[in-house]
Amino acid sequence: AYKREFVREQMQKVPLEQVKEQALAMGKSRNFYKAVTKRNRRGINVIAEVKKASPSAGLIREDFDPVEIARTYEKCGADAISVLTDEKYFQGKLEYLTRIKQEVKLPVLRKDFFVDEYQVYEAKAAGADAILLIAEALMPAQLMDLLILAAKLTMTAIIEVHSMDSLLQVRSLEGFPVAGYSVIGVNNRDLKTMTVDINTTGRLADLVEKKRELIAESGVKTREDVRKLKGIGVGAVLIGQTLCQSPSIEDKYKELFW
Ligand code: IGP
Repeated sequence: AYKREFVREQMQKVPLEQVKEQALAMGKSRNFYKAVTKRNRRGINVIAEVKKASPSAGLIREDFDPVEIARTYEKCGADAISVLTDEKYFQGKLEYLTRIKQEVKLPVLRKDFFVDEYQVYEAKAAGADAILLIAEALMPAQLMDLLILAAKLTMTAIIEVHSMDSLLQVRSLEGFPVAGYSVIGVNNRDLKTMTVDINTTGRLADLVEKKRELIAESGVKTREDVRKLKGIGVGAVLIGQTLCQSPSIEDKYKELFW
């Protein structure tokens, strides 16, 4: 609900027509879908997240430098970068994404709470190659609208679910999936209770035919976690806190994924 308010304020500063124009003037997106689903030697792809703070952890990194972190991820061999742009809960900024996009070659995901097409255009205009749509937070018709808009703008959408119910609901959407432009993310963190259970992905994985189009999100802490998720056959993991809170992001990345 606060997001709607935020979007309304934003729209007063920069009208929809203007953001639309900027978005349509952008070129084709980098292929996030491929970055996530194309199997690499390591058996699981990595979407590494640039995350300054979160409601559950508070401030994650004191000397937070978004571009520096993204460069480190790229150097370590990440397949894509996720950038939190929500200001209120994650101390993110859309501007971080724009800067990162210019400094790395990888596809970039705008991680935020999407409630309006305005934000989808805004994401594209800022340089995002992908967006996150949380199924539990959207009505099915709205989810479908945003999904189709993202595809039109050549962006991939991660459709995030947390429960079996919403996964079934998403699967039943007519015209779903938008082939080549959407993947499913299972969030191991329950956004209502903030508790993390890494086995959530495993429980829901059987309902997804193309496992490579499945992303395990949140709560990945150890090499053992990564091994388990590899075993399930998911396409990618989305990891933020464990990397961003480590004194050496590079060492932590290698410990988990090399
Ligand atoms: C990353 P973690 O536990 O590795 O920091 O999680 C990512 O999954 C998490 O930031 C996330 C998120 C979200 C944040 C997943 N879905 C939706 C905000 C909104």
